[in-house]
Amino acid sequence: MKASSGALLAAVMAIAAVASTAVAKDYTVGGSYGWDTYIDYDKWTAGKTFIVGDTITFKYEPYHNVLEVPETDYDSCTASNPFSVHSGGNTTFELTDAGTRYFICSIPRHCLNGTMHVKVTTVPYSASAAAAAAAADAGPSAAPLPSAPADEQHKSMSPAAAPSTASSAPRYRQPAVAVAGLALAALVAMAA
Ligand SMILES: [Cu+2]
Repeated sequence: MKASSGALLAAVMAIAAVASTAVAKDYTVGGSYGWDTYIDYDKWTAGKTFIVGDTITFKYEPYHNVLEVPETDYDSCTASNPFSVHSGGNTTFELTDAGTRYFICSIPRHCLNGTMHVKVTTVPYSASAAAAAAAADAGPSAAPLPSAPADEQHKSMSPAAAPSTASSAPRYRQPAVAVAGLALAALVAMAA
């Protein structure tokens, strides 16, 4: 029993070391450009793999803001019925579930003419998703190129809804911890 418990400990430590490479990541939206007008956020998200447990952080001048909105409002740059409204220059969202989330700036014309809209699609944790995320990190950084200013003919978007201080969900899942826990449970079952 003495020898096998030593082997068990070694195995658990090895698994923990592997699992630690899958720790959730934080992405700064827009990279070094941050959250601003005339940044192409489709180029920023291209090639990235956002995994449940990751976070995205918007960094912006205080005259901008961040609204999480429904898909249809994202498409039309409508700011009148957001899920949540954030300001202050530094806003982090936890990607707690798989699916696509939509974010805009509500300052008139910043979304519609100024490209301040981004959608982020999150996938469940898996080994292949983790590998894709790691590969994207290792590859050449795809800096979002500023896009050409849109013409000024577009109608301005509706004004922002009354500011609220809704915060994002408090849960923060760490997939690696879950993986290590499962592996440990399996090993304990085998050793018993
Ligand atoms: Cu703005």
